[in-house]
Amino acid sequence: MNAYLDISPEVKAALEAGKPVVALESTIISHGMPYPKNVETALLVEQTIRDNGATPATIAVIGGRLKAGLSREEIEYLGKTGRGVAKASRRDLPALVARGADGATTVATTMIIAHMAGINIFATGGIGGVHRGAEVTMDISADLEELAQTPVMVVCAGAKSILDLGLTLEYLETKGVPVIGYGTEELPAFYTRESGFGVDYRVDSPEELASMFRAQRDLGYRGGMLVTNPIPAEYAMDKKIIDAAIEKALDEAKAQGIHGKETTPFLLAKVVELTGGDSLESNIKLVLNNAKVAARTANALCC
Ligand code: PSU
Ligand code: MN
Repeated sequence: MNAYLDISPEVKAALEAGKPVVALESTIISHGMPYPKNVETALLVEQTIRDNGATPATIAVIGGRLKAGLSREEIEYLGKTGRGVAKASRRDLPALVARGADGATTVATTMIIAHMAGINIFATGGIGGVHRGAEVTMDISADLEELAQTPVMVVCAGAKSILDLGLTLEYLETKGVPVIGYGTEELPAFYTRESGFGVDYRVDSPEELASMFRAQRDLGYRGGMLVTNPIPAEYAMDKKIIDAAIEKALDEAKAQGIHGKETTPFLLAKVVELTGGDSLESNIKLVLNNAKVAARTANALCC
C-alpha cells in the first residue's frame, strides 16, 4: 500500500471482505456548494450509498495524508472552511503531501486516490471538461486526462454548460474514454436531461455497466469510464433559466479576469447565487441519484 495513504477502518474492512465500496470527492464539498448544505449533502450522499448496499469512501488530503474514508468531523471541517481549503487536482498532490497540508480532491485526484486504495467506482455531480473558449485559453480540466489514464468508473450527471460540451466529448473520444448514458442516448447537461449531444452507448442497468467495465479491464485498458446519469425529471431545471444564469456567470468571470483553478469554483458559486438556490437543490438531488446508481453498480461489479 502507498505510504501516504490512510484507509479508514470501515472502508478497509469492506475492501478486505470484497464488499462494494464507492468513492466520493471533496471539492464538491469545499468548492462546489455553500455551507451548511455542502456538509448535509455529503453526509446524505454517504447515507444513500449505505442504503444501496455499499460503503462510502469520501476522499481528501488531510495533513498531507491521502484519506480514503473521512470522519464526520473531517467532512464538517472541509465544508466549513470551504474555498479556504486548497482545491487539489493531480498537479497539487506532491506539494500537499510534502508540506503536510490539506486539500479537497477534484474528480482527477479522487480517481487517483481511489485507485491507490483499490476502489474502482466513484460517484459525483459533474466533471470538469473543456471550457468554452479553450481554443484560446487552453483551459481543459485535468479530470479528462485522468479519465484517460486511471481505471475508475465515474458516475456523474454529465457536465455543466459552463463548459463546451461538444469539445469535451471530442476530447474524451480522442483519449478513448467511453461515455455511457444511463437510461439515455443523450448526454445530460447536469441541471437538464438534454444537451443536444449523443453519448457513445446507452446502458439501462447496473449489471450492464458492470459488464462493460469488466470488459474494459479484461482488455487491459489503462483508463476509466464515464457514466452520465440524467437528473430525475422532477428536479430538472428550466433550460432558459439555467442557460441565462450560466451566460451571466461566464460574463462576470471574464470581466473579473478569473482564470486557472479559480474558474470552475467561481462559476459554480455564481450560478447558485444567480438562481437563488434553485440550482443548488437540483445539484443535491442529482448527486444523490448518482450515488444510488454507483452503489448498485458497485454491487454488480463485486458480487
Ligand atoms: N463541476 C461541478 N461541480 C463541482 C466541480 C465541477 O458541477 O464541484 C468540481 C469537481 O471537483 C471537478 C472540478 O473535478 O470542479 C474541476 O475543476 P477544474 O475545471 O478546475 O479542473
Ligand atoms: Mn482549468
